[in-house]
Amino acid sequence: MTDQTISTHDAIHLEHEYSAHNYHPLPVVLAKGEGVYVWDPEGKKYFDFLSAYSAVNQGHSHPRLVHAMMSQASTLALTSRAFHNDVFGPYAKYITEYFGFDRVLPMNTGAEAVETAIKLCRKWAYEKKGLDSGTAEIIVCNDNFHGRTTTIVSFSTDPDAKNGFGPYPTGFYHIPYNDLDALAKALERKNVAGFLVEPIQGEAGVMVPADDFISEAQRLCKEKNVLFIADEVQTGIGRTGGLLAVCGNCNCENKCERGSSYIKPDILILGKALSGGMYPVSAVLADNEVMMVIKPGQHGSTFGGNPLASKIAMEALEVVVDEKLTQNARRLGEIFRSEMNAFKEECDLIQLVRGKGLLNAIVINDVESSSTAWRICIALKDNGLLAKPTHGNIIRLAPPLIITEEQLMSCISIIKKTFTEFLVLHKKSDTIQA
Ligand code: IF1
Repeated sequence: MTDQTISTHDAIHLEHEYSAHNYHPLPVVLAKGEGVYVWDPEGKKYFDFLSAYSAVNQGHSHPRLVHAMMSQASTLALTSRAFHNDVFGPYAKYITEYFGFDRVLPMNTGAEAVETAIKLCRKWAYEKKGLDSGTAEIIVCNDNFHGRTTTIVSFSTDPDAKNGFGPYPTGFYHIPYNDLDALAKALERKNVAGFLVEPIQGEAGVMVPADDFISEAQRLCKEKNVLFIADEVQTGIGRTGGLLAVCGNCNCENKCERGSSYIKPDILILGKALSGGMYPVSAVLADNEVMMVIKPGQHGSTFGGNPLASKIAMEALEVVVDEKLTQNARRLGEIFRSEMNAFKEECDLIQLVRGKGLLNAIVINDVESSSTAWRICIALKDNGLLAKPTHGNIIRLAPPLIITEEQLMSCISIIKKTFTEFLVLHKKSDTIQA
């Protein structure tokens, strides 16, 4: 395919020899991407059904993002915030109007944005809510995933993510996800400052909460003067068929129009697709009452708000509107789930299909500790579709939002074929479990 000189085998070997072993990737090497497709060094083409964990919503190497990146990189890339730059101001205006908040605080990775939200929330609690210094508590959910900093992993309930990295900061209180009674009870505690939540839990296996969970959670928080903090790093920017997952069933055709089901978080956390995957760009959005508690010198980052990131993010957000990616995710998501649900009826391997927009998961009819999902992902790869298991029996399916109906139908065929073959193969040997 390309002038690539390294083979799949050599690339994997080098990574294994010289890189930390903090990942267990599918044995595939990607050397090129375009739209919904990626290629390995030998030229085999795949549909990308991970989209870099929803960072590449706009598709690989979107021409408009490549152009924005190249032109800004050759003009001015980084200044630090010690000086102003001529792109950040326009970007700040653009993104705040786009999502309907007073202010933005720009960061780089999702975890940094979550950290920023935690700092904002605590400072607001001391300065505005009047909690005693050092007492603020943030309610979080079991099975959350918010990133990998020491503070964030301290409130993870996944032993792999958390264990061995202590001592852990305190100030987090756990409740089960999607449990309004537990939230109401937790909100009775003395020093609650915020509730940090994923509107759909990604890593937990695409757990979609009850329809009223988000709206009621926000209402309960408001009642108690507690900040409702939405981590939309993975769910945001069109992925779930709304501009944000907190949009509920709003069907805005354009930028956020604040429809009747829109739930405004007090703090909104974005990352990943904010750059279309070109560059790490994250952001925290809030109104003045919260955002203005941070004063010069109290928070920041060398790279946050740099001209290159600002330019790319503006273009990435504009692409979402111009190409109606939100609407596409909503429409194709419906098709995907209805096709897969129909297939479920004839395929014993599938326990259930769930999701919203183009963030979906197939739960395999096997125990969580099995390796079935992994082995199916290998089979999917061999058939030209890349997806990653989350837990032993869940496969997350999240293609770029630019995918067409025709491409999606081809992918559904691949998935059906793979599951059918897998079942035949393993019925013969009479064992699904590894
Ligand atoms: C990895 C998962 C996805 C996130 C939410 C913050 C962050 C993430 C809701 C941090 C990041 C990533 C990180 C990636 C795996 C991945 C992931 F499987 F772990 F859960 F997407 F589904 N909030 N999620 O999902 O953002 O600092 O990474 O930019 O390998 O850790 P980041």
